[in-house]
Amino acid sequence: MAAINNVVDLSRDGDIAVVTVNSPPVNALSADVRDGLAGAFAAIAGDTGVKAAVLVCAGRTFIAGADISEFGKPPRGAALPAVQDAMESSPVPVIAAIHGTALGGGLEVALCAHYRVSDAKAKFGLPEVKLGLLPGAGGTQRLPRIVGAKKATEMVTSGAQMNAEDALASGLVDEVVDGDLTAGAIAFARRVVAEKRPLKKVRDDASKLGGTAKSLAPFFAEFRKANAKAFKGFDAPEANIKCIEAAVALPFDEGLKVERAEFMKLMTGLQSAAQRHVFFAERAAAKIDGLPADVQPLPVKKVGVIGAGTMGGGISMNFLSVGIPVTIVEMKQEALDRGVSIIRKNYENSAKKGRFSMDEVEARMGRLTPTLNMDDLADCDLIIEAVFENMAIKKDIFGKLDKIAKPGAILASNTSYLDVDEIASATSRPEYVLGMHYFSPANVMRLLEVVRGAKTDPQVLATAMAVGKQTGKIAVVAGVCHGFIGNRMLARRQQQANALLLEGAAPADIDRVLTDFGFPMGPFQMSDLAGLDIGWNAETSKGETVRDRLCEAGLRGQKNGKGFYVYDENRNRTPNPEALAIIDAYAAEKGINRRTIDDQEILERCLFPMVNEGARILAEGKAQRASDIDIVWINGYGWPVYRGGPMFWAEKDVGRERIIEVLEKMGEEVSPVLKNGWKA
Ligand code: 3H9
Repeated sequence: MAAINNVVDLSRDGDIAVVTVNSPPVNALSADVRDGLAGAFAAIAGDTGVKAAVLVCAGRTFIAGADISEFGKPPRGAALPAVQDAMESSPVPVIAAIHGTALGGGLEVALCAHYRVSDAKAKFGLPEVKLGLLPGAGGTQRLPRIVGAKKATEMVTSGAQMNAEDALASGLVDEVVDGDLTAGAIAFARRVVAEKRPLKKVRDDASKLGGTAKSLAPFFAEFRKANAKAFKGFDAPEANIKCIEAAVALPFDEGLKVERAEFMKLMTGLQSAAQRHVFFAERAAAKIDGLPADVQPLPVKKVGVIGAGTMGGGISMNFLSVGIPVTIVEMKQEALDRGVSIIRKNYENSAKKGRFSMDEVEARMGRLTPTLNMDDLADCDLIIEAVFENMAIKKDIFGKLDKIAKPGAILASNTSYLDVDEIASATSRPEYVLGMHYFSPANVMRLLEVVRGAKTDPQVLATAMAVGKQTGKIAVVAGVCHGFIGNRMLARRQQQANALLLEGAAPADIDRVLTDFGFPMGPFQMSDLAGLDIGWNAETSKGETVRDRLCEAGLRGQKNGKGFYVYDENRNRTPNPEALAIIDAYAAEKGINRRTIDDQEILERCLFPMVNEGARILAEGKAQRASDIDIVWINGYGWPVYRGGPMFWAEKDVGRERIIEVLEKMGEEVSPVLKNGWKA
């Protein structure tokens, strides 16, 4: 085998050339890979002994895309279009042999081969939209020429992957190979040569597009309408659709020009920078600073959950769904039965939507052991407490657990605010105690804050992170402080939202400003959804806050149809005049001078103090890195992913200077970390 460079080899099997890319972890199209491919196909074109070429990848996958880490940096190495052109115009047939995931630029390279074969497990997709981009190497023009414009539109706007079976049916691959992929691809190449099959260029065949610009116009219009809600705020989906429209309406090279122009717009824009930041931030979050390299997670084969309420039930589902048995404990039979029946109902609803079979519902429920007896947790490897936010109750439970749980079992609290070290102090094994803070609904929301106590053992921490990953969560390490990362920052937003209310902004205005920004819900819509009376006590309420007064007037939020808004039977909301009157009266009583507050002030006052709090969290080491804070807000609180999270937004969009200026005007103490900046 001859090395073209450090990542691409060229070898021969008789008269078939084999080009192998070996660039771990995912064979991304780095400058070296592009250079290697350019070199290999130039060598093949100049070698009259070669009758066909196979392109294959070593390791876990075919090329998984452009190298995202190169984006935004000065260009280096061979240009991708030149590499693709060398393949497409190769004098001998080129066969791409695909395993793993042929994604983005990887699939776009494969689409420049004359034929494609894959193994049975291969997947194909153009996920650029998830990075705020579109396939910029001909993907929007070539894919619809194989799978049709309609399917291609779905694929490029969702990033969804196609499996090998569908790829074969649609002609995206010409053969699915049993056994060794390279050998199968070489055999296929020999047949192509023997049968003198043509050098098929995807670009030249428009017969499968599935219609003309005119005949497909209603499809595109309908597609935009049907997805308007999902695409709201994002630039990339519309740009992707435009490119598929161009593929249908224009000759190939013209369509390619539209693709290039749209790609460059997205690539140089802030949304894609934000989404690329999130891609790497998500992966960085899994890394724990200062952990010895050889730390291995402990096995978690059985989980205990204390509390069968909304949180306990949702938490249990995460484990049941991935095959881990759960013992769930409640104090009263009725509460236990209710909790179990809700879990069942949730699974049955998913089955009705076709996500899995009724047999699967039974399999999952079969892993659940409901009990009233905490002693039944004795054989659990991980026990998660999900009861009221009350320190005395939690300490009592942890004290009991300490006696019941087997040695080496991890004891976790789902507390959202409380001091995990104090909870741990109720046990004789604080090194086995940590926080696992789930977000509601816990079976749906991807965020998990793993709260590292002062004495938490590294292996215990690593186990909680691994368990998070295993159950499909994005786990982020947080330190012990009131509200950890997410709720601590949320409190600052709520504080300002409440103040703005008294100073003259209407709840609906504050909600609108934040939903226009991209949050799925504003703070007062959230309060109404959660229930205004959460943590409120009728007996002790003295009308001291607006909330007290709203609750005293019987406003509870969505649950009784009236809160900051009134709700009709379809949950459509309109501002509630009763709430507005209560707020007015309260402000008047407190002598607050009410005024008109513009949208910019609402936005800045709600979000800038959050950023300041984020900076304090960093200064105190309660978050490992700024990007972890972004991940918390995107996955736990609906911060729009195209704005990259609060810390990215602060630095790259607004600019720290503006934030500092406003905070100072507000009389806030500005964190030195916000003044001096943080490490990316
Ligand atoms: C594109 O192609 C643009 C084109 O249209 C043309 C432009 C002209 N680049 O996810 P994992 C790293 S846009 C650089 O944990 P898995 C990743 O950061 C691209 N690095 O593994 C991680 O590093 P670390 C379109 C990349 O097995 C390591 O690889 N393609 C890239 O769970 C392992 O990743 C995509 O968007 C990359 N393209 O999943 C595909 N991909 O270990 C993006 C990964 O240091 N990638 N890394 O943290 C994926 O979806 C998943 O990584 C994949 C593997 C499914 C491939």
